[in-house]
Amino acid sequence: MTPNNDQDPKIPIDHPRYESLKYRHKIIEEMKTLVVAEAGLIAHGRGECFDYMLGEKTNETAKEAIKAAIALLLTATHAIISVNGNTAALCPNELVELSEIINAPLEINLFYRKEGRIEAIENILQGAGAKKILGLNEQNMVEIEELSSNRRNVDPNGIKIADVVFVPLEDGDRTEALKKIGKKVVAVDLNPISRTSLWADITIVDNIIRVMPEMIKIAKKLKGADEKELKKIIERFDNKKNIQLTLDTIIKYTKKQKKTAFVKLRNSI
Ligand code: PTJ
Repeated sequence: MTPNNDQDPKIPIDHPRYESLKYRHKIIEEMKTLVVAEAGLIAHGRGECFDYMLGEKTNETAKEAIKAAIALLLTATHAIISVNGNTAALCPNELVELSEIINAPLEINLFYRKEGRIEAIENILQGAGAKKILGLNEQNMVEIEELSSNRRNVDPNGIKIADVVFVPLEDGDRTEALKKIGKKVVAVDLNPISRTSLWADITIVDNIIRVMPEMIKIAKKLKGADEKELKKIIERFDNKKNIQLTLDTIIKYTKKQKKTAFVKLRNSI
């Protein structure tokens, strides 16, 4: 067998898993440019696994969470969007667009601080049209003492003063630390029972690839809404219940697969 040393990323468009493979290769390519950390590949694979169990679609529970998240971000005094390697690689244009609509700056905040990564992410965001990016000057950073990972270094004009922090694709420690210092956290995580998911005020259990366009759509809709209406949306949302309903969705989907997966296979032979 001849090894494919070139790792040719050209995937035939009619491949049954075209969409999934396209993003997988995007992550691999952006690892080579330093945007994505090596561990970002593993994180992506973990996400893919949960995405399967959710039927690879935006479920009702995710839609509810997105609506509440936008309401919270629009009512914030200082909302901020925290950007890591995976998110920058998968949806740079959407990050910039959402940031402009909800008036929340983008701050690069990394778990793996390899030299050159901040610049690589800055480039990709600028290429997507970002005019202002926080978290660039390491000399100016201040620390969140409650956090021991690299993520403790934050921009004094960004996460430090924010009341609402949007953290797509997180590792566990930071959400807990941000909560302990009184911030509201909106998270996107395909794993409904990760520490991030459980600690966040609003957890969107869905793939960031589908979440960002949906957030943009809802943000455009709710931007003109009055404060009272936005607060009602936030009050009605119960994160714990929503996560439990998401787990029910996984259970239901798995039960359905138990019955139908082999039938589908037989019919396609
Ligand atoms: O760029 P850095 O250095 O800041 O590092 C970013 C990663 C993602 C590598 C880092 O934060 C990390 O190691 O994260 P974890 O602990 O692997 O957690 C990432 C979570 O995101 C996991 O629960 C995954 O299931 C989830 N996830 C992965 N891909 C997606 C996702 N959630 C939503 N959409 C995805 N595409």
